[in-house]
Amino acid sequence: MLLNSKSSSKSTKDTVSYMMSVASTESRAEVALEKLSGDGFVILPDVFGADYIQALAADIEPYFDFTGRNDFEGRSTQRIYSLVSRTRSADPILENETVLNIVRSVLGRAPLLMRSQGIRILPGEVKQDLHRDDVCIPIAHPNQTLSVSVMVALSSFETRNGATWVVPKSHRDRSDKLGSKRLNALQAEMEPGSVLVMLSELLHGAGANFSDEPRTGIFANYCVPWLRTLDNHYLPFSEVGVNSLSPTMLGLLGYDVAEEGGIVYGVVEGRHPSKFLKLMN
Ligand SMILES: O=C(O)CCC(=O)C(=O)O
Repeated sequence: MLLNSKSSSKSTKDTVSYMMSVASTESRAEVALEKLSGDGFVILPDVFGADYIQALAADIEPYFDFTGRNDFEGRSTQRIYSLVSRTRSADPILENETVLNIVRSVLGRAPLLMRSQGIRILPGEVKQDLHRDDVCIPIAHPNQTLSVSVMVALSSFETRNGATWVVPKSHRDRSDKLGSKRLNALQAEMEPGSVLVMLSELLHGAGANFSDEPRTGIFANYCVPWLRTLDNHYLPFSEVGVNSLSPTMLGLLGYDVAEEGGIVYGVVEGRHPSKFLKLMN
């Protein structure tokens, strides 16, 4: 069923069927896993309280100083890259046990935080292209989910203000023919403090904002623990040590960016590490 920005009553009804009942707290992870496996996503209502969400929104406000550079980032979308390095106030979200239990059940015991971001969709923003977050892991993995994405609503997510579009069951079918999949898309409407969890194979994308208010969320992506080098090359080097390395060595140790399939790996706060290091000096 196609749910567009004007069909809010219909989409509310539809979205509700993907929401977990609050009463099922005890078996939340179990029920969520069933929904994730079947639909590719699940909405967990009321995970975070209003006071915390308001305080967090106020705390991160000054960091929303970066506007998208291309259509994918969204030219009317503000992002806080590397949120985890900017503030400690998002930690209760990034390390929330309800969410992490679900993530661990899918990925294994020690998932890594691959990306953490604040995303604010401003009025007038257009719809983002549907995509799968595991496009940044360009190896065939038909029988294993390698990453899980999470979106926490700081404002209400509504069809008119850019609630995330999701395509139920698209995690099971990786064919590139999007026509019929688009017809099944719906928007994940939710209240502040609710959480949308998605397998990274799921087709999804930010919605257009037809309202007068921004739509704000915290996005986190977790991946399997082995998606990294065996040796940790980041910790042993102080800033001074890093600055003494040759460009070749910087590249080998992961202090350069890599571009593959239009995706840039290894950015710090959305920038090349060398720019970040220069700012630190
Ligand atoms: O903001 C959203 O609703 C989704 C954003 C997203 O999927 C992305 O930027 O990769």
